[in-house]
Amino acid sequence: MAIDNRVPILLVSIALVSMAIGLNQAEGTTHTVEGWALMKYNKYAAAEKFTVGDTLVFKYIHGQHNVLRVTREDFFLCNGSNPIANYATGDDFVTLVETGDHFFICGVKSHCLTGQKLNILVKRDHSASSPPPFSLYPVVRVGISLLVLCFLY
Ligand SMILES: [Cu+2]
Repeated sequence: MAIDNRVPILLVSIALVSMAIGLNQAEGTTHTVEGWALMKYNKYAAAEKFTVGDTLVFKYIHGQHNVLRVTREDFFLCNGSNPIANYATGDDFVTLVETGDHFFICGVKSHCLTGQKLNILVKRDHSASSPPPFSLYPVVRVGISLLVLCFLY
């Protein structure tokens, strides 16, 4: 046969890349809260979609702010004295592991009162457009590639 030997290798590579893309789509999204500072975050929260498995990243200058996850009541009172969790590195990664409202405030001075607070709603799943975890898509794609290989030989 006059078929280039590199064709099967190319097809297998395409299949592997497709599989990798398929698996990546099942992972959570990373949401970066750039410049966690004295400003209102309501618009940010409204524009983003948060689902379980996503990661929220708070970026700010270490020492100038912090991130406190608090209850709904403490969020509205700007009370950071009894946080559910606290972060203060300036590059804080918060993995969203449960559905529902999540409340974050800055516990430094009166920053929360001036608007440095974030309320997000975490939903269960990614939109239906994404394949579910361990979907058959990669398997189907590999199968098609193998069929093409069979026809070539
Ligand atoms: Cu602050």
